[in-house]
Parts: sequence; C-alpha cells; structure tokens
Amino acid sequence: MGIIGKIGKNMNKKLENIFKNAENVDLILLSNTGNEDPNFLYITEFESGLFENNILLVKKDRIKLLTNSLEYETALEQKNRSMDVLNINNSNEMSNILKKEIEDKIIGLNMEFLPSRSLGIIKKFKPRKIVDISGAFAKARAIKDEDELKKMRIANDITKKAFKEIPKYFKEGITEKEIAARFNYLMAYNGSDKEAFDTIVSFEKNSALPHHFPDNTRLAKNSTVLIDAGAKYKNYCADLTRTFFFKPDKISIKYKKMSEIYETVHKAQQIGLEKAVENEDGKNVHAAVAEFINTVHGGKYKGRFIHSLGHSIGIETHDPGASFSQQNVKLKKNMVISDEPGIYIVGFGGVRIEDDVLIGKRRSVFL
Ligand SMILES: [Mn+2]
Repeated sequence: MGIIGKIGKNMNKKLENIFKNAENVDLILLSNTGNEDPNFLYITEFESGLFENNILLVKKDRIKLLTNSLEYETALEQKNRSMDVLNINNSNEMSNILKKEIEDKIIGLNMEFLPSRSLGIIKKFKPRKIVDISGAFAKARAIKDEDELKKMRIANDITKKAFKEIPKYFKEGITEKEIAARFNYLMAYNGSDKEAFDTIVSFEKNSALPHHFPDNTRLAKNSTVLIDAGAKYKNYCADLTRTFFFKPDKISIKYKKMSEIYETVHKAQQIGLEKAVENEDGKNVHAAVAEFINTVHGGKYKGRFIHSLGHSIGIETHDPGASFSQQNVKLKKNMVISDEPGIYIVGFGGVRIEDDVLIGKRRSVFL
C-alpha cells in the first residue's frame, strides 16, 4: 500500500464508525440535489465545488463519486486515495452503473435528505432492501475527530474576532441590516469561507424575538444589541451569540433591568457548562439551567427561557445526533454542543449568550 494522505485516514475512520451502525448494508448511496447532502461533505471532505446531483457510492473501504465534466477536475484535485472519481456524461452509462451497484443489494439511504423523487428512481433499480442510515451518520457525526475540532476552533476564533471588532461600528442611527453586513464582512476578512447561517442582529425590543431577521430598525442610545452569528470554515460551523448595550445610561431603570437579566443569563450559561460532561443526560443539563432561570430573583423570569439550551454543531449549524433537549441522549467526549440560555421579555428586550462547548470527561470547555 502507498502512503494514505491525512484526509484518507480521517475518511476511513469515519467509514468504520458509520458501518458499525449500519452493519448489514452493502452500499450507502448519497445523492445530492441542488444542494449537497451534509453527509456527502462529511465523507468526501470536499472544500470546493457544488457537486449538484452527484452521487456518492460508499462501501466500507472504498468510495466512488459519480460526477460529470462540470465538477470532474475539482473532484480529482481534492480526492483521496480511497476514492474513485467517474466522469459520466450520459444517462445510459449512469443507469448501467447504478443497476450494477444497486440490484439485489441492501442499500443505505439518507432519508433525512433524499427527496422522494430520487427514492423513486433508486427503487427502479430493484434493491433487495432499503435501509435508512441517517441515524448511523448522526451518531458518527456527533463525535468530532481532531481534524474536525481544529476546523471548528478556527470557525469559532474567526467569529470571536468579529465580535471583538463589531462594537467599533455601533453608532446612533445605524440599522440592524448595516450591522449584519459589517459583521459578515468582519468574519470574511478574518478568514471565514461563508456565514454558517444568516446573521441575526436585533436592537432593543427586537432582541426578545430569538430569530428576528435584521431590518431597518435604527440604533439608539441605551439600547440592547443582540448578535447571533457564526463563521463557516472548511465546511464546519460556529454558532455564537453576544448581547451588548450601546451607550448605556447606567442610572436608567431600563439599563438596571437589562443588567440583571444579563447577569442571570451569564450565570445560567456557566451552570450549563459545568453540568455538561460525559455520561450526563443532555436533558438534565437543560433542566438544571431552566430550573435556575425559573427560580432565581423570586421567580420573576419564570417561563422566559423559551428554547432548548443547545444543539449539536458541525457541518450543519444544527447538526444531528446530540442536543440538550433530546430524551435519553447521553453526552460523550468530543461532542460539540451550543450552550445558549436566554431570557426574553416581549415588548422590552432579551438577552442570549451562546458559546460552543466541547464535551469532556470530567470538565467541558468552550471552543
Ligand atoms: Mn445556536
């Protein structure tokens, strides 16, 4: 055997993990649409190219990409030694290959992603059985390897740099949209490939709406600025939230109220971090944080924490396989889950603080 590149080694380990949870499957078939199946990116580790409608045939020790002239060279540049790349430009040839690979075999499909139209086509090639392998991928993807963690740390660092620089651009009259554009620019300037998701910027009472879209609301003195954003670096996402106060009037009642909320959310986030260790049940972590928010300060924030404490992050901002709200999901070392408590008071404002937690054996840390 020749030398297998670093990427090849990662891939083989990933295949081993996936097939551990999909033992009887002969072949996993990942079919892109106009978008790439996240599992396609997980396996190939491709960082460039669109690969629309391409098909990836995955076996335990070898993978085969069925592509066309549009992406062929891009694939060759990025492929590793365990991957064969086929340049197919007519439907007869494609049908012959698929018939040979699928007929009478047990085929694993990602039912979380595959459109029913594609499922219909695959069935025409007469597989012996179709198995949904989305769960096997979710399990494997929930635990990050060193290479993935490296990319996620960089995505986090880029986002944190943008958070450090953004307050310079706060000024009276600037709009949420302008701050969002500036934030995206700062992430790009600091090395982001693109945004992991649409950047949320909300001023004042808009901050009470967790998924507010930035609009033309203008910034005024003594106002809340909530920004929820993340860089994407080599396919891996960051997801962070910071809540600022612009030119606070420190003796105003509004500022005093918001400060108390901020301190409460900050403390809640620390409780989440301390509780979230290996073998803990994710939902217990959420429950501990919710209990704190609901009871502190005489219960005045009861019911104001209106979402889950956190979700798995990886190739997708909301990765499958781990969270702080799913029933019976035990935390495991090297999972990465957001820790994002919030308190929201409609008509007044809200605070959310979010960091990405790397789960450890006895102690977890923020990335
Ligand atoms: Mn999040």
